[in-house]
Amino acid sequence: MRARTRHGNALLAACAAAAAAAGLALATASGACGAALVDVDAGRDSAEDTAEDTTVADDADPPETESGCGTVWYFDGDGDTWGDPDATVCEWAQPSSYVERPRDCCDANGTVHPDQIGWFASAFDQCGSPSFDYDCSTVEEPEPAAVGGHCSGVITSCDLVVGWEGATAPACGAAAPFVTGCLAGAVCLPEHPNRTQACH
Ligand SMILES: [Ca+2]
Ligand SMILES: [Ca+2]
Repeated sequence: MRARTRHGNALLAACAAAAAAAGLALATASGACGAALVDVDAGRDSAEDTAEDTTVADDADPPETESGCGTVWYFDGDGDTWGDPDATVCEWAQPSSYVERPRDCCDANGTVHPDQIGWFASAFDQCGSPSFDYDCSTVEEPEPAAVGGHCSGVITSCDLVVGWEGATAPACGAAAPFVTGCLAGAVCLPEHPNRTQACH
């Protein structure tokens, strides 16, 4: 068996993290990770080893999808097909409840994931402090809508602008008048029921 290399150390770190996530002692890690502990470079071409193992930048690479211990898989606790980036295993075959995509920012709520395109008027609070970041973009984006909504003029010639009444939209989850139309009468008046600012 060859001495462990810089490349091997990176793989061992990935396997150790995977073993820890699975509740295994490093020495008892099974499957491909276990094999990696014996010889992380088994089956690799020696020339490739030499070139890759001596590359200083190699250790800075992101987790390899195909490495000496297999594929890095991410635990998907809420079944939305996006995994927790901090809960990994390294196996050749896909384990049950594990997926390849790691960007789930709240793996306890299947509505929260990077594919989410819907807008929500209330925050979720399953993963720390309440948040409106349903699409895991790290930003709470308000649903786009015009401001300066109004209805003015006379009944025969109303000037209607649909949108939030006033110059600014309310914060995520807050309610404010939203002009939707004009009320009948001698003078044009806004129809402006309260609306809650939705976000994601
Ligand atoms: Ca998930
Ligand atoms: Ca967001």
